[in-house]
Amino acid sequence: MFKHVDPYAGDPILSLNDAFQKDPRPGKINLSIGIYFEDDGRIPVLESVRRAETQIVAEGGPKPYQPIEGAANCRSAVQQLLFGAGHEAVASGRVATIQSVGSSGSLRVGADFIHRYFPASGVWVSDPTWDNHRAMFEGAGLTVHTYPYYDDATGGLRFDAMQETLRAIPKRSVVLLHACCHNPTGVDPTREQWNALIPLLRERELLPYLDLAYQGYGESIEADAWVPRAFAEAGLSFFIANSFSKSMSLYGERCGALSVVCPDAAQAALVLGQLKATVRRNYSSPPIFGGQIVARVLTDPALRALWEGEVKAMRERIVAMRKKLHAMLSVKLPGRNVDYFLTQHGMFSYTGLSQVQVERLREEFAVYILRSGRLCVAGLNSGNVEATAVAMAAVMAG
Ligand code: KET
Repeated sequence: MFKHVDPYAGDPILSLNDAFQKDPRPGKINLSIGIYFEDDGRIPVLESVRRAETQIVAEGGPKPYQPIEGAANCRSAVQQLLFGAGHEAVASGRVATIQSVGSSGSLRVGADFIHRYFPASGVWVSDPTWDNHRAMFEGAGLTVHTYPYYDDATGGLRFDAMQETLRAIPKRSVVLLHACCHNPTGVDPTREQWNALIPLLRERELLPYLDLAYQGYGESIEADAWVPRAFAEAGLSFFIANSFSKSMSLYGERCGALSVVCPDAAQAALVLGQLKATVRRNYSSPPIFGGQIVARVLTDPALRALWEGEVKAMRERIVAMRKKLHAMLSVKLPGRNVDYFLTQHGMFSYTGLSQVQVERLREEFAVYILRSGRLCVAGLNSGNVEATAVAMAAVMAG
């Protein structure tokens, strides 16, 4: 019956994480998946989250099906988080928001919507991008292309080439952009560059699709939401998928959201209706607990303040690890420029290591980074950074 089924080649991120779990070597180091680990090597349960959970469990409410679009208090808290309290786009009702199964769920729901209502549109993603972007949009039946982004030679952004491509692609093409902490490169456009992209997107009638998976890991929770706010203020219509996996360390609760900023409230109502139709025919409604935690943490002033402090501490620990690894490698590899560890933003560093070097890291030193050379700085800690530097210096020198 099933002999014709293709074997699954595995996923470049999740399969590597599985391989790490199975690796019996005691000193193994996981710098592959985009998860924030504490200095003790464990995934934290944030204190703000733990308190919210305790409160919700103590209240002992039932667990009904949620509305298709998710909980009203969660959706409204998400809108405030993305656009700021009292933003015109939110106040005027022109943002359609659904709570979703992680931001992966929102990306896919948005992709299905685009396939249905913009069937002629292609999707343009940065070169490179998160591996799953292409799979998700192609899985929804859309054609995926790339625009120039990362410059191997300088470790910076190919901004002129990026603009040139975006100026030349057909109207109503979908342009996927990382709102902060670009995955995998850690290279973000400056505000000046975003301000140059806005009129280009508008004049070319392009449809931006923002992915905000690392809010709080760049500059701050507020500053990392600058792009959607600037887009909304400029009158662009766009999609934004945001995640609480990283910012609240809620990976397995699968809580994220999709917001579509529309020209007016009437169009937002139409869009919301079709997002609901898409959800109903896929998974019917989102899970309940993650959304309850998110709504509680975002709206309870004490929990909110606690959470903001915890996000700051995670961000600062990553920066401290960037500095440590940079300092160690600078000593071990004199003359080699590894400043990218200091200049890239967010969880990841794009190391430029070749596939052969990445394999050597894993096979000889039990250090796991992605085949692309992406290293998760949030997996470094005071106990493994030296061993990581030793391993990297060995493969980079040889
Ligand atoms: N967008 C980006 C850019 C992203 O890096 C991830 C996850 C997601 C969306 C999905 O997150 P969710 O938990 O569905 O809200 N990235 C890490 C994990 C993964 O690949 O699934 C990673 O890049 O390692």
